[in-house]
Amino acid sequence: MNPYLDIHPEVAAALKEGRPVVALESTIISHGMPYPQNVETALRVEAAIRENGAVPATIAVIGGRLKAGLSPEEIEYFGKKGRAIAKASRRDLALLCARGEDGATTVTTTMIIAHMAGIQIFATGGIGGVHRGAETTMDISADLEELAQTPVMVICAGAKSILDLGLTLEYLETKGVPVLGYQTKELPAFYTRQSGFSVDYRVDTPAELAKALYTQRQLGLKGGMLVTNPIPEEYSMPKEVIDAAIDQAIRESREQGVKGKETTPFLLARVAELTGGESLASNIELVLNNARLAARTAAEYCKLES
Ligand code: PSU
Ligand code: MN
Repeated sequence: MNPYLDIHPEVAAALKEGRPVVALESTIISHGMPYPQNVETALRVEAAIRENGAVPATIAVIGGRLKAGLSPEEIEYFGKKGRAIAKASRRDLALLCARGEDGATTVTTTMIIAHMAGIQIFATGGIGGVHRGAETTMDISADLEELAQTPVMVICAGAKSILDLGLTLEYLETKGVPVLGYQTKELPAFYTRQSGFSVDYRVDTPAELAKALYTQRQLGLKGGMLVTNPIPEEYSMPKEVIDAAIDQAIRESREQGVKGKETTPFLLARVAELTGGESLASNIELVLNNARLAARTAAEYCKLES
């Protein structure tokens, strides 16, 4: 086992016995939502995974240790410190471990640590992608490269249109990452079910998702798989409302010269402020929805492995 990795005893027992485990990220806690809703949501997401038959493993870096599975106190700590915790992408891991520091894991680093621990399925809200204007800024999330190389299935609600969704799909195609729509052929855009873009495949059941991942592993193909699960209809927001807030947030980020790892947290926080409580409620519901699907998929995956 990796000398920097600590697997929570409950997670380790489940993995050893071939029971389902679902990984969760910690940037969504520290940088994706305000306190205390971030902590409440993280705990509700863990409970939803248990109710659907799997063990949750929230992933983070604490004092230079890579953690697969957090205690409720550790989740509280990440939520309360919020943006004071460093956002940890692939390039940050070695330095955080060498210096014994904390880091909130993004989709990228959650995939890396999940894979080290032997966890195959990961639920989150939205992934990073190709930013609008990337043809001049070169701002492309490391999440896309990670999906190209690390064998973990990421279940999300699509991506927010703070990104260029068309270019994000092109990039994933180039990198050979399968993009699956859960019960839909249209790429969902996080707060809304509609984006106007199509995914590669529609998949209708957790058993089918599990079989797709299992087959990718049997074929020996490297890389992960992206599942896009639309927000439940009743929580979906009007596209015009969300698009107007996103356009304003992007304008402000350009005026203020926001760059690098700050771009995504800036845009997420600004969109949340501009759309108020409604977007936060939708955000919480879509994460719960993804957690339930991930737990059921992990259970199906274990049947194939046994
Ligand atoms: N998009 C969201 N919510 C999030 C993130 C993205 O709708 O919380 C977070 C995830 O942790 C994702 C990261 O991996 O932001 C991407 O950051 P960047 O664009 O800097 O790669
Ligand atoms: Mn970026």
